[in-house]
Amino acid sequence: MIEQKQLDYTDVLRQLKPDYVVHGDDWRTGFQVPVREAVLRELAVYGGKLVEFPYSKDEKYDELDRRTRLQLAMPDHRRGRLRRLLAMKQPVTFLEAHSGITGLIAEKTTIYQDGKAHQFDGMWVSSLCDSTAKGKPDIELVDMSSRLRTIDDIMEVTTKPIILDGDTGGLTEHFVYTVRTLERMGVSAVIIEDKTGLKKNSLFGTEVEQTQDSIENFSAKIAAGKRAQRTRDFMIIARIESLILERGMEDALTRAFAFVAAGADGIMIHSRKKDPAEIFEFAEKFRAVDKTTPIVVVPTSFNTVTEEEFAARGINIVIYANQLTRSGFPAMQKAATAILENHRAKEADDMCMSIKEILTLIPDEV
Ligand code: SPV
Ligand code: MG
Repeated sequence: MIEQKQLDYTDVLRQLKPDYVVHGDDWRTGFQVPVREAVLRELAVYGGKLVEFPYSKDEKYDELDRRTRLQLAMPDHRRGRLRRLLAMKQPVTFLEAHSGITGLIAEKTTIYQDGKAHQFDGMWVSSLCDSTAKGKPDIELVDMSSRLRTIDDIMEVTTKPIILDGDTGGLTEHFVYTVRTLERMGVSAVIIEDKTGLKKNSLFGTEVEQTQDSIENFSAKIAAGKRAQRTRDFMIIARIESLILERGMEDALTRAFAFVAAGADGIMIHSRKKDPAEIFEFAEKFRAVDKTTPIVVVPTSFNTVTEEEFAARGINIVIYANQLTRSGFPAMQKAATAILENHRAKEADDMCMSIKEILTLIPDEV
């Protein structure tokens, strides 16, 4: 038996030089096209042949696939997948989702690059995007019942792990209930930020009045959440706002170590600077003391940094927190404007998916 570590067959073909490669013809379309082309190129070098069989649409396999997906989506399977991913790869990447369809995009989008298929590892349920989808400001106005409803919509059609943006976590007395509910649903982690009072989005920085919670209060909230937790899988991640609020690196580090001591399973460090220097400095100083606690970043402002570079700096989770909302909304505005300007829909048509595509986008089966 020869192990093939990548989707790409080139290395194995070079090693074995088989006379024939036999494959189902399903790879003539979709993300496997470049894999097939690479095989054809390699076979041409030494005169090997490709034999393709019609892809078997056997109902048994469809049923097997359906059952596996159902299993993966079950809370006990889904919940622990973030911890397992963290043990297997660095960084893990999460994409914002705020509905069933954005959940499907985060779950299914695949590209093929460097001999591997790439997908996002899970979904981030952002407070900014969940609020924006409801036409509301990001000030903890959308209540937890509504946030849970969004998570449920995403869960109904996906299998990947979910991280909830839990804002401040609310009152400690409420947070403990939230932890239990999220665990029961199969959410993998909640990230709560060390602020109190009327929370506004961090990307406003110091343009808005924000109160950072005391280390004691926030540590007590984390500890209460950890006590309420019933499984080993679930993670409570502490988000530090010191750099956003310009309180300095020392404050950020002091808080990070205190929150880990209080039981936090990870630290999210946030910044709204374009230059990633302060994020890198934090990661270096934190890692000098703590080699294992996962570090999370949300590179909305410092967006030139690649995932490889984050990994090299000791960062474990990269969250793309708002890109689906920020790309979808202008496209919708453009179509609405085109209809108004032309008093008909023809001019908007080129901006739209075809009716056939929209009708078949979502398969019938559950
Ligand atoms: C969110 O996505 O709601 C976040 C990340 O909290 S940020 O908007 O950068 O504060
Ligand atoms: Mg938020």
